[in-house]
Amino acid sequence: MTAAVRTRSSAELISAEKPVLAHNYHPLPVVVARAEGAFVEDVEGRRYLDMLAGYSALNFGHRHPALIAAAHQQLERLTLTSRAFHNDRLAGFAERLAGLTGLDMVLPMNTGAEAVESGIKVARKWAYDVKGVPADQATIVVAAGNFHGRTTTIVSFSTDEEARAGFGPFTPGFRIVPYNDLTALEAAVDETTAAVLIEPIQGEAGVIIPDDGYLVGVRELTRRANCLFIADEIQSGLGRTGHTLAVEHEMVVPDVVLLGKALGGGIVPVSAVLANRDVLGVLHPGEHGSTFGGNPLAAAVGTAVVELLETGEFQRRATELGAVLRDGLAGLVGHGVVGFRARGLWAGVDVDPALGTGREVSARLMREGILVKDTHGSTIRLAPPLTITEEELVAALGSLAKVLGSGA
Ligand code: IF1
Repeated sequence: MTAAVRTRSSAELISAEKPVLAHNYHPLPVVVARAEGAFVEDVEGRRYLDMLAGYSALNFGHRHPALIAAAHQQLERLTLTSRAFHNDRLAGFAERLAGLTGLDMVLPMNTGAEAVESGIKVARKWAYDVKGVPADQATIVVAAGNFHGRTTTIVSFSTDEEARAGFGPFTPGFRIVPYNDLTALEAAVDETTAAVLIEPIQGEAGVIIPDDGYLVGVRELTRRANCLFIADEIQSGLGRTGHTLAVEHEMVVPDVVLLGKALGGGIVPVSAVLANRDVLGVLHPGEHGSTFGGNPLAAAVGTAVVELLETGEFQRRATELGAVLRDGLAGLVGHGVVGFRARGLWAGVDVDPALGTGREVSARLMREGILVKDTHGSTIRLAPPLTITEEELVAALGSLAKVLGSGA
C-alpha cells in the first residue's frame, strides 16, 4: 500500500473527480510524505521548511528522537488499557505534568476540544457543588474572536460565522465579551458565573496579544468574583511563547489550564485539564471520562514531552529566536507587511492586502519552499518548530521578503 501511494504524483493525489474525503479543509497543494525536524518532504522529493508546525502540535519538530524513542519503547509493551484498569504509565505522566505547571491535579483527555469541553464541565460542576450556583444557571464568560475547537458546545460561543453557521441549536450558558477589555468582562461576571475562559494569546484570531496587565486583571477579577479563570493554553502553551505557559509572561496562575497539541509530541493526540484539587476534585467516578484519555502510549509520549520542557531549552530557544523573528518582521514593515504581532516563536503577520490574500501569499511561500497558513483576510501565521535554527529562520524571513517584494 505504501508503495502504491509513493508512485502517485502529488497532482494525482490532490485532484479527485469523485472525492471520498469530506471537503472540510482547503489545503495548500502540497502532499507531504515524510518529515524530520523542521523540514517536510513531498511525494516528489521537494523539501519545505515547516513554519506552521502542525499549529504548534510539532513544537519539538517532526519525529524528535526522544519522543520517537519513547513511543517505540511503549509500542513494544502496552498501548491501551482503558481507564477501567490502571496502567503503569499514567500516574507518572500526571505527576510530571502537574510538576511542570505547578498545579496539583491532571485530567487526561485526547484532543484540544475535549480538554475545553472537560474544562467547561469541571467549571459548571464546581459552580454547583462549591460556589452554590442554582441548578442549570451557571454561565461561562468567553471572549469575542475566540477559538477553542469545533464541538457543538464550543462553536456555540464562537463569533466566527464560518465555524458556527448551520450547526445550531446552540448550547446556552455562555456570555461573550470583547477580548482585552476588563471593563466589559467585569460587567459580564455575576453570581451565576462559573468561569472566565480565554486564550492568553488568541491564535486563530491572528496571534492577538492582550495589553500588559490584562491577564493580571482577569486573575484579580475572577478571584474577587469567586469564579474560575480557565486559560486555554492548547496553542500558546508548552514553550511556544518562550515560557512553559503564556500566562507566565504576566506571572499569573489560572485556576484551570488546558493543554493539548504539543503535549502529544506530534505523534498522538494528548490533552489535559490541569487544576488544583479544590477544583478538579469535584469530579467523581462515572461523571466524566474517555476511552483513550490517559492511555499508556499517550502517557509515555506526554512524559517524554514534559522531560524535554523540563530542560528549559525549548523555552529559551523560543525567546532567543523570537527576538530574531521580531527583528526580521520589523524590517519588513512598510515593505509588504503592514503590521505584526509576535511573542516567542509565534507571529501573526498582516500583509499588504494589495499584495494578495493570506492564502495567496502562503501559496507563493510554498513555491519558495516555506509552509505557512493564513488566518483571516491578509494575515499569515508563523509558528515554526522550536527546534528551528537561526539560519533556517533567517532564510524563511528572506523568502517572505522576496515573496512580498515580488508583488503579485
Ligand atoms: C482546525 C486555528 C490553530 C486551539 C485552541 C483549542 C483548540 C485549538 C486555542 C482545539 C485548535 C486548531 C484546530 C485546527 C486549526 C487550529 C488553529 F487556526 F483554528 F486557530 F491552531 F491555529 N484551543 N486549533 O487553537 O484543539 O480539538 O483541534 O485538538 O480546527 O482546523 P483540537
